[in-house]
Amino acid sequence: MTTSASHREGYVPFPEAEAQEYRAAGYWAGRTLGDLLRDTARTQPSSPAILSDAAVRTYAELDADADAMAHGLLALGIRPGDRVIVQLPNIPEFATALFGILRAGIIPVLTLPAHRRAEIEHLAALSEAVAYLIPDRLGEFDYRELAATVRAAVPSLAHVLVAGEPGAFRALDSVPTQGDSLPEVDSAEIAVMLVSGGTTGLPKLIARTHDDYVYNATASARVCELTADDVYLATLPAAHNFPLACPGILGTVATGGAVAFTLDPSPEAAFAAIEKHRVTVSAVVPPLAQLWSAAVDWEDADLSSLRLLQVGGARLAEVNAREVEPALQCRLQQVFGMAEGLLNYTRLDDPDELVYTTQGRPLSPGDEIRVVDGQGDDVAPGEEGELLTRGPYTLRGYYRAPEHNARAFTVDGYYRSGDLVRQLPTGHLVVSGRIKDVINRGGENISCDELEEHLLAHPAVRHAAAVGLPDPSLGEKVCVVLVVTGALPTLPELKMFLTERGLATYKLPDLIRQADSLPVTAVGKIDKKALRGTL
Ligand code: OOB
Repeated sequence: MTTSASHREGYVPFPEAEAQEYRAAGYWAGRTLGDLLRDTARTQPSSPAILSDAAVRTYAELDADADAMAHGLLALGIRPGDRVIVQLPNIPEFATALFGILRAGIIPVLTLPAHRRAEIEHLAALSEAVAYLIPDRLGEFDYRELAATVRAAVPSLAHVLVAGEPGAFRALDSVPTQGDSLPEVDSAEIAVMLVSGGTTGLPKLIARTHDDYVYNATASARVCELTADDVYLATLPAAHNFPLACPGILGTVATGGAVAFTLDPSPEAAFAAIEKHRVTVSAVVPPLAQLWSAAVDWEDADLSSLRLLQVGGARLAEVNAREVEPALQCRLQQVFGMAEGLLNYTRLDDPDELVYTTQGRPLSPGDEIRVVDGQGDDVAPGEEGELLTRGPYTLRGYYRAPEHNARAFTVDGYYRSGDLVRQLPTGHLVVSGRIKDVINRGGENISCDELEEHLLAHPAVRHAAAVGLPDPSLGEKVCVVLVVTGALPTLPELKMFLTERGLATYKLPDLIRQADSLPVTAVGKIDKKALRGTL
């Protein structure tokens, strides 16, 4: 079988010395993502792997489905090492296709259902993808039309495979076939490409190896104390690192639990899925955590199976953190992670105060953390600075992005996260904002995160975003966009409220705008860039 070698062009590997260290320490175990499923299928073939409204797929069945898919993809002429754009929503076919692709040694480029022409064309061209997997439609949107446009622009895309009605393309369920042997997949090879959540410019690709991503998923599963009795609900888009591997779908498969999917993360749909499948663990972004906590007042689903709700992706305000456990009657876990690698978790047995007020501590003893000032020097312990990190599952460079890499990494391989943090003596990190998410008002820097945290403490405020607007005398002035229940506070009222909370005068808003909702990114975080465009 021929293997395409072009996938390694532009890949930045771990340096050999560190790779050896990570193997010696046992972080890298020489397993592939395909092995995770294979091993569980061997030890518990008849346990449920995928729960859906239609049927239950056991581990033996999922394992066979994945092999058949792998054979089918290879029979189409797709080779190990080739890249395939996957844009499937939260449906069981996501799991079958993903494991099929991995088993064939093909590299999935994991895009989100909300991505559109600009992102998909860019990612397909950058990765020189040969195939594109889509659903037929989601709501009003027809992915086959998108595929036709993308294909016209990206000549490498030879195949479009559709989960559902194929239209002019090929149906994904017509692909599986039987075959004799599948390629040996090397655990040091690229397993998946994740899309960066980057806040500026076009998204970048993050190549994760089997060794590093297996560790990411299995170590996360241990921190969450997953067992074969757990049922994980993929609520956020399954292709995102958080629901995929933290511990998510992959961690659950590694542990022998069951996975359920919901296409709709609203309380109505997600609570119904939790009740129906007796879900024990799920992961959400802060706006959803807030909505779920409030929704127990009007939704009457039985959520008693839920034991752990992971919240991450953006900062969870302390007021909202304190609401989760009483409302949902489950443990809260804060997760501060990034597709680039480093994951921080509050531990299940951490004191409550740490769970409510920090974003967790590093997953691995192999994670190296530095908190630095503007000159790149370490700040004093407990002081705020930019988080730099390096470790057994953190990238050493974005894929095919040498110029950007020169800025985004230090010479000794630390990734500059752009996140502002403080580290407590316990090792827990408190995220205070993004380096770039500041408003410069007359020369004073105002952290938007800090201001938003105070705004959310106001009883009428449900969602808040602070943005800088151009101002002829100040440079920028502080605009706060609020989603409220009841009456919008007046500017003097709000200033009084913030002053009483001890906020400095120069950080007080200059104007208030009301909104019915705030724009969100593909994974559901508040989208500042889009919001600025509306003001
Ligand atoms: C997760 O991954 P990405 O790649 O979509 O976004 C990463 C960025 C971080 O650099 C940080 O700026 C922000 O999102 N972030 C948080 C946060 N978790 C992520 N900021 C404050 N508090 C948190 N808890 O978002 C992601 C990946 C894996 C697990 C969880 C989240």
